[in-house]
Amino acid sequence: MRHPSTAAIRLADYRPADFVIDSVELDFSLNPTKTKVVARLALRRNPAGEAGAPLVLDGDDLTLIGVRLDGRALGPQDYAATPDKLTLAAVPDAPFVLEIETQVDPSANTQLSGLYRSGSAYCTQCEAEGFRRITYFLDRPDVLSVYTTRIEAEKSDAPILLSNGNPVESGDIDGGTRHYAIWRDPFPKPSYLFALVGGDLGVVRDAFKTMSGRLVDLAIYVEHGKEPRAGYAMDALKRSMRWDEEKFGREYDLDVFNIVAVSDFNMGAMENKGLNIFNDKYVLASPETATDGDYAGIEGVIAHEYFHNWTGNRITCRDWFQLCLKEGLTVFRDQEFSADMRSRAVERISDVRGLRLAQFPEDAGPLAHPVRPDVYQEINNFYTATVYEKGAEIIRALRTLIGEDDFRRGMDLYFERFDGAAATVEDFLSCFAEASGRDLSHFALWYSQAGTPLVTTSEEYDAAAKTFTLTLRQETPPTPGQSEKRPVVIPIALALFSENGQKLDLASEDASARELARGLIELDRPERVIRFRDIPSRPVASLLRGFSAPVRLEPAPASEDLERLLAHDDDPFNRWQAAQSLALRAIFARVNGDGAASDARGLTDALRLLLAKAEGDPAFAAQALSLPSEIDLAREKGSDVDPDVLFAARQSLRAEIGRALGEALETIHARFADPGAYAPDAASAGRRALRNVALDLIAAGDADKGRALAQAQFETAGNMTDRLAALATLAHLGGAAREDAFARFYAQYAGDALVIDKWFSLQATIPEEATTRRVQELMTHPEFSMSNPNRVRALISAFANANLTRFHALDGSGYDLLTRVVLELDPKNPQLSARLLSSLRSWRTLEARRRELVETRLKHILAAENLSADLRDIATRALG
Ligand code: 0A1
Ligand code: ZN
Repeated sequence: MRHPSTAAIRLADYRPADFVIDSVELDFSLNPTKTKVVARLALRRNPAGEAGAPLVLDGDDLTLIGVRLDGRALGPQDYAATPDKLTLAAVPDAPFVLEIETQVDPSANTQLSGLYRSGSAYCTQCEAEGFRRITYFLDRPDVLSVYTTRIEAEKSDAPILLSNGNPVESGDIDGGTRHYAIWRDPFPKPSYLFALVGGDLGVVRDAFKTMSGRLVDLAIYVEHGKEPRAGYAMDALKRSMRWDEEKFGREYDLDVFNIVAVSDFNMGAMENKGLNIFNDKYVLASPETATDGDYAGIEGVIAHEYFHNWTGNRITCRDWFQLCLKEGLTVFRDQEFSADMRSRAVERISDVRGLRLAQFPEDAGPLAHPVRPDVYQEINNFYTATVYEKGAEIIRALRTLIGEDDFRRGMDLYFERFDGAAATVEDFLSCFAEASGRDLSHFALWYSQAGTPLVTTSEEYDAAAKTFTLTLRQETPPTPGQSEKRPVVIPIALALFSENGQKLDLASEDASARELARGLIELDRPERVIRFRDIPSRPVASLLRGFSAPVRLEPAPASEDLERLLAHDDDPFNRWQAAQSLALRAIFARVNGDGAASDARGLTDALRLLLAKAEGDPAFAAQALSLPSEIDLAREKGSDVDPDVLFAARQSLRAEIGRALGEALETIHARFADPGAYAPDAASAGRRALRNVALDLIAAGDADKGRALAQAQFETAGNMTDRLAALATLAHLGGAAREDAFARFYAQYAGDALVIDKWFSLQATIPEEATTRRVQELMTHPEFSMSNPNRVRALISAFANANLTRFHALDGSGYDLLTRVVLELDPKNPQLSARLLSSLRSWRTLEARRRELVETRLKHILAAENLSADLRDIATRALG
């Protein structure tokens, strides 16, 4: 394991590599504990590097067997080798070939970085710095090489042998007990995109004809017996390939595209060139085992990894500071794909929900960092909501600012100009500046300034003058290392509605013709005052439509205006936002004991109307009926957070809505029952979502009724979505019915890992005192394992992130549980332990007693010996 290095890595220190590696020939002899790796590197000095520099190759935990230079075996006097570095002080000025033999132990690799085993298969994960755990290399994204990979193994151990690129040759050796395969990837790539798989796997095959008529063989490799569960992923892959051609003109470039699903994986999936490796959670689905959410997740992640082929692989990142260049852009692309495949409005709502749930808290706490950080200790800790989700929002805001056409021309320019290169954020923005003719240097501040801007508005209507004056101000709160903030460029989409819901023409001397025509105000300074004229009566303003920028907007409109927006706004995002704002107001009125304001009749009346029209768009209605989460409430509260108080207020509103709308909800629950066979499409999923939100609210208002309905639904459900929703309702209602349902669920699905993950998760989220003990006991369950990241996340992340009252229990028991798990896990899998500890990212907003409890635990963690670089980095910054 890598231990803390003292030196921080800074963007300002970037220097080109001293050497170029034109080609890499790799030779693997797979063995469970002693895999032999021979790497033949064609090296030459980089004209942009330092003349005469020594060759220093990265390693991590490597065992060196031997080194040859241009065919001559080198002795220890010729080089210095440690497990994490190979230095050759004197190498030729002319191009030379360096051959390095290392030995690695895949079975002992519990970090799941480098070459490791998942079940009986061999697989790799090289992003960000895993390749150096396989061989010594210039393991940095700006060193691009053409790879040829030969893999040999016992046929019985690994009948399938895969690597990047196209298959070249394969055959038997040793009389057929062993075999080999050779793969060649003609596209120069950085080492983090290297991949290898060996194992005994089942396969599903298909083909795709590209826009220029080339036939690509598609294959998804899964555990034997799971083939029928890969159909939806294959379908999503073909739709992704077509969509990228149609929307971005991007064609696939190899003869084959392979996906392998493994059960042990630190993240969601990985975009290795031509050989994507996936967490099986994002490949395997059947109606009986996967929920609608799982299907949507598969579609999104399959698309995401596929889209990386252009945004990430053909054009890669110059250095890891530019991570958002591939991640933010690819998230933007997968969100657009999902919007086109499903409902654009519902996709937008759920993307913003996700951003507010994970990124806003990150940006407001001690782990805040710019979308393009300028310093890091451990790059693995920067695969964050900020880099991914805020990175995507910036690109969407850019498109909103310059318009669809210029955006598309900018993308075309980017693909044309930087294909085959390792690029920077500046390179990317330069294409849009050129395409739009706009100076984007101010816009670029979004990449370097952390923190969520707060936009405050004030409104004034002058009936005599028939003017409506809107004042917009922005301010970004300080974040670690950035106390002073500058105004950013915030596109604020807006519309004004008359009282009866008519959209008004925008006329003003304070905004440009372009702004008025597009209904888009560019707030690029601390304050703008815009006086709209010819406004016949006091209007209702719909601001930040479609969530046009990743900012917070305050204050929410008056309740009557929210009710009007909920009824009339033609922007579905702001209609949803109006329902959320009304619910927030009702919840905080309860928190503050404000009797009058806690009357939720306005909200329940509006929701009743919505339910009456739900048939038209059930998925939207389901979103509007889903109350802000406890995390949303904590973020809105901002400081002195007491999760118990927020929980109680939220429950009280749920109960009131459940009681007020009881009959309407029951009608919905009965009417939207699945008519026939399960289909995963968005419309069917929307009907199920509405039905299950209704069930949840019915149970909140009337426990007995809810229990009876949930039990019946649990018995008769024809798919996992309805079954799990019923189980979740029972889980919250408690009693014998709950325990009985959990036992039966387990008996039915034992051994089916992805389903059993759900069983662990639901138990971890029961908002009752006994849950902490329950989680501890579940950790001793035979199906629990610290070695499987999905299982750890199912139980421990669910507890820490989705059970706020228990995790933040005042006796510190929740924090103690997390501390123990994190310390036990760290020597095994530091990436996972660091990620788990990030659950504490908002600890400074807690009230004083809980803050003290957390601080003691963080200090305890930091005092432990042999912490990984990953965990130390998070603990240090969290305390910072
Ligand atoms: N690039 C992948 C995610 C990924 C990142 C890091 C990993 O290991 C540290 C693994 C996967 C993606 O965006 O899908
Ligand atoms: Zn990605």
